[in-house]
Amino acid sequence: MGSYPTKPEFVSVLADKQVREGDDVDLHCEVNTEGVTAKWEKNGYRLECVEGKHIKRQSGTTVSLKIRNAAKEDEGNYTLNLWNDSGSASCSAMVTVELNQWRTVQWRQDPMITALKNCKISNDNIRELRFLLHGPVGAGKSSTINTIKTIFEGHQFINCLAASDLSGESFTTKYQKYTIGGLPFAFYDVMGIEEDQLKGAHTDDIISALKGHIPNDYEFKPQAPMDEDNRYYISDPTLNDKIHCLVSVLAADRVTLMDNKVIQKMKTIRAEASKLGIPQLVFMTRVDCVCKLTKENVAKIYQSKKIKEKMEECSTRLGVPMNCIFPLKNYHEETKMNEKLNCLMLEAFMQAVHSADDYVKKFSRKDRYVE
Ligand SMILES: Nc1nc2c(ncn2[C@@H]2O[C@H](COP(=O)(O)OP(=O)(O)OP(=O)(O)O)[C@@H](O)[C@H]2O)c(=O)[nH]1
Ligand SMILES: [Mg+2]
Repeated sequence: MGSYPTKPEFVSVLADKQVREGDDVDLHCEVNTEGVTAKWEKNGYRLECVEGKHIKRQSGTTVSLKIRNAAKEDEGNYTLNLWNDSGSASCSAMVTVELNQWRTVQWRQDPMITALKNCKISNDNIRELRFLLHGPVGAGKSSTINTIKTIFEGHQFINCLAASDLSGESFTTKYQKYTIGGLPFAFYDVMGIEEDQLKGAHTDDIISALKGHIPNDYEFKPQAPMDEDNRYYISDPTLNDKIHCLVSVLAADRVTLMDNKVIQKMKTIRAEASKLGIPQLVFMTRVDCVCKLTKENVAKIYQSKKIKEKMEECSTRLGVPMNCIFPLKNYHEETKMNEKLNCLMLEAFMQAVHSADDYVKKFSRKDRYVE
């Protein structure tokens, strides 16, 4: 009678791997016995070995898999199943592939803060550049304004009320203006957009705000958008009352589940802004909620596959080119300032300032031409 082999057990298991695009990945483990049968799986399915890409080895008690020239598609959960006549064992490891940086960021905040503090508007008739932030409920509109104020004021700013994560309805209900110190920038925070026609900010109200018809502190009424008969309606707005750059705010962790009706409302607003020639950007917040790599180190944001995927999703759903999308993290629970977080926001804000300035500049030329 033949004796049974030793039941396979791991002496050392597979370790999670985080590699750069183009690197080789080495997954290996030690088993307590020789002659076991080994089978590899990726994300729960049998690994389809590609010649020159996957190299499986078994030598003595060592079992390994080498993945050559790691690419985005190689990311996943790898499992090794082992067995012999006495039993089986398995273990898994996550392989994360960091992409080569596809967008560069200036990771020093002082030059950007100085440039923005010294910014001069290219149209003498304009007192301040005006930015309107719109987007679904809880996308991080108010938090974005808080973060920008925090950067310029050097301490946590929490006056622009941000909602708790649990609330379902828009926390912001007023058309509220926020400024930063003595700088010529004004942010308008609006009520969030909801799928229900009768709830959340009305598209007509946001379009009226773009055109400069809505006064500061106006309380939004979802069922009754403002019209010419309203006593607060600004009937003859100047360029100073209008919005100079529209920022669509989307949360990275919610873009997939966003209702089509909300997207449609945002598209209607964007189409109107395009008709008016108003420049538009997308700020994609809550990046830390979708990417561990970024959560641990914001400076790795442009190496993350997940962030790129989410940006692509925003681009497809809203119909905006990738170069107009800025992934961001807001201050929300941290109490210390983080220069990397600030730089990411400052780069996005700089772009918004340039776009708004280009917009008002056009009118200054037109004014001169008419005179
Ligand atoms: N983890 C994380 N949470 C964030 C981030 N930005 C915002 N939040 C949280 O998301 C929630 C919603 O943020 P708000 O700024 O209130 O969103 P809003 O778009 O103003 O929402 P409404 O005014 O209700 O339409 C809050 O709990 C914030 O603390 C971020 O970058 N990361
Ligand atoms: Mg808000």
